[in-house]
Amino acid sequence: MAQQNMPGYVTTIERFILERQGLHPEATGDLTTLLYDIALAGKLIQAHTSQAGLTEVIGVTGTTNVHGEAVQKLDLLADQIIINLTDHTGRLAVLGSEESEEIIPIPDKYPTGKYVLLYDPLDGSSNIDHNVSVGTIFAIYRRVSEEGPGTLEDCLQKGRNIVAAGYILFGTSTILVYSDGHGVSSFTLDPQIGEFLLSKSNIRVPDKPKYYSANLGYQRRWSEGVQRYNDWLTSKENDGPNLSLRYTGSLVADFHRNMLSGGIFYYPGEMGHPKKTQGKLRLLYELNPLAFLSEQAGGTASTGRGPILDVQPTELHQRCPVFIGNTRLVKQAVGISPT
Ligand code: P6P
Repeated sequence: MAQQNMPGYVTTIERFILERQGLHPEATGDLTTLLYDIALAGKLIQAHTSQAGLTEVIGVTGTTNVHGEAVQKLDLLADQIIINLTDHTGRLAVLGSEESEEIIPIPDKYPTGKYVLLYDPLDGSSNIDHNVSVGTIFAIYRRVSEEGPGTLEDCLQKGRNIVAAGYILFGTSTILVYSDGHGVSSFTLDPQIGEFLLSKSNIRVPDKPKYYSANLGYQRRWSEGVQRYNDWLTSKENDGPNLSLRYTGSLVADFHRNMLSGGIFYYPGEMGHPKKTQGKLRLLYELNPLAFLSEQAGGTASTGRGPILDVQPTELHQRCPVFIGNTRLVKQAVGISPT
């Protein structure tokens, strides 16, 4: 009997990552251990999100983040957990977080490494008080600066340069989904043993889409092209399968469902809105990681003009319109977004 068919055989995320280290010829083990660090952060964050309703961490801090959005206490906790688990290991040159206006340097007392970590510590956190799933999103790059403290330039790389990316979805179960450029795999946290165990490998976006996801409350602020596209999706002109509207207001939850079941998520720019002419979602630590995963799973991610992964970032927190999911549905949207 093959080993993996033996009763009780499980593949932990550690085993899975280690076995794939050989796929990266230049691997020194740093990427492997950095991914462990992120998995451990997921376990710690899960321990707090699962208790959010029972302890004082629920609710807002009374502060706002760089985008003027109310910061939930769990946002800050998740951010600190990720920094505390990664800033001293000598694997990172610099970090970039949704919760920090500037890049996060490695403290002088610690060695710097060859990787860059960009992340949203707890996306969708406004849903925490309503017990809706939330998620951590991350992208890992190689540094482009030579040595010493990492730089903003290290963070402003195209998504095409991503080495590995993924998310941790804190929902009915805690699932870590990632890709190292060789397909997408998911791991479910077994709370009894505290391990992420392989649940799906080589995840592919189904050819037949089931859902479309957008905040239709904003459609009067969308361009005419986007409004036409939105109407097309559920019109007789769309000769594809009928689509159901599913929108949770939590990007990771909506993306995860659509990647597994097929569909499209879009958050377009809004005409005349002071902050959202380029949409609401951030390029570096939300859209690039998800676009990387989507392409790895056979999907497509577009700004409405071209691939998300080909956008040259100019700012750490820049926003970008997004149409992501089944390639046929996304391609229909290309060319309609005026931005
Ligand atoms: P809206 C959550 O605040 C978030 O950043 C994403 O998780 C989500 O997809 C989006 O904003 C929801 O935004 O404007 O529809 O409430």
